[in-house]
Amino acid sequence: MEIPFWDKSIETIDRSELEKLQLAGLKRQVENALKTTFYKNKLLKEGIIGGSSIKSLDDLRRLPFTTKSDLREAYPFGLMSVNKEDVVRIHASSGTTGTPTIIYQTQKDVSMAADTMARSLVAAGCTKNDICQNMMTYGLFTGGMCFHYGAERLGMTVIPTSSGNTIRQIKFMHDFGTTVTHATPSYLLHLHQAIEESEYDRNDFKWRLAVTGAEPHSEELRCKIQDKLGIEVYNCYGMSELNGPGVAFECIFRKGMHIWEDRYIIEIIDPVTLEPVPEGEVGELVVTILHRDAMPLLRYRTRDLTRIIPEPCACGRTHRRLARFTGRSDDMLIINGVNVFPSQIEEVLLKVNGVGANYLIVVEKQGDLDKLTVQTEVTPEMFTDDTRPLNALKERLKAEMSALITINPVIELKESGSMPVSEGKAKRVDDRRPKDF
Ligand code: DLL
Repeated sequence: MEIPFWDKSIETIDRSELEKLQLAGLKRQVENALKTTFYKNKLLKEGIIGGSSIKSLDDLRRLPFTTKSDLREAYPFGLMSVNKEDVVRIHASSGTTGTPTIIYQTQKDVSMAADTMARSLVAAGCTKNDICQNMMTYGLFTGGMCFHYGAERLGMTVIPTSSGNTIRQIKFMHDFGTTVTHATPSYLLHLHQAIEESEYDRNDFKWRLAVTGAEPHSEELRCKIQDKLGIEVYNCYGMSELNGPGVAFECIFRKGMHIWEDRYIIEIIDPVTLEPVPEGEVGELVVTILHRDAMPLLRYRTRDLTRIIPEPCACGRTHRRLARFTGRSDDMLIINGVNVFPSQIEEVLLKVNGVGANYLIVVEKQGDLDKLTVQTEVTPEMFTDDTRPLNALKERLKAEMSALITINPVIELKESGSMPVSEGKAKRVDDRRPKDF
């Protein structure tokens, strides 16, 4: 089998050579950081006066962590390390409340991010012959433009449909012979349903591959989408602070995402002690960006929980793989004292037949206790005059969930298509508890 590469020499680089590149990149980023108002004093306080203060990769641990609230504190220009006129683009995270977290890029940074994205797409088997429809929102969100630039860099024909307008998405996919799509996993499920209900026949499409990401999803969900749509689905990780999608990406073996270690230094830490966890154990991903002139980011706490897959990959890439994200250290729900990740609830929903495409987890206070309600759509054939299958489904979901999370949820079944479809990231949790108890 021929393994596709964008830049084979760098993707299969010997790890000792890779570490040399990382050290050079780290020195450069420390120099950049010292030019920012945000990092300058923090670094000087640690005795770091320039790139020369970094003698080996172990010195990374002398650098302070950076958090999302630091980024907010540095808004709007505190992390800029070049002259304003050299910045050609600004993006922001998809959060809708409070001060946005901003990134800036120079022309070179935009180009470097496009190169990383193109590398990722090639690893998944995309080529310049593909017609790629980008269904992620264009705008401040990086899933639109940052992906677009990478797909163009590879030479694909990119159709920037952006999110929403599903009927037009389907028409374009059909009429232009779209082979590759980029969308969130929840939107892919919605698209599947919409194609089924449309005048089009799936067999008349050339769709073969979907790049998906921007929200946590399980392996079960990937399999479900692949089976329903008859396509290959590739997991793509990224965040606006790290230049958007393509930070880590699956190769054709789809056994975890290669994180591009010439572009990022990674650590996996215990979110409580902040100490590194042994390789292979789950912890919080911390990333230092190595190639961005306009905005350094040192030891950025992503809050995303994952683990390194230590075994080498069959594709020959030496850049390590990250396992599917199990959630965020801060999206964990504590329900009557029990820690629950939304991904656990999704896992149950996906393995039970009759469950539809959309769901919402609602947490409320009832007296002194927390109440967990899982609202989920069911497949169209479940809604008939006979209520017995619905009751049986409800009982099964309740039993499976209480076995997994040790909490008895209320299950509310909804008619197919009755719950609001999000055009961007799906909102899966509605925590209605008062925040100041
Ligand atoms: O979601 C960038 C992106 C666009 C990634 C398109 C992939 C595809 P933000 O809006 O800043 O950026 O959100 C970043 O989304 O910290 C994770 O919690 C989550 N996330 C992103 N990709 C994945 C994934 C974009 N593949 C936040 N699996 C991150 C699980 C993901 N969670």
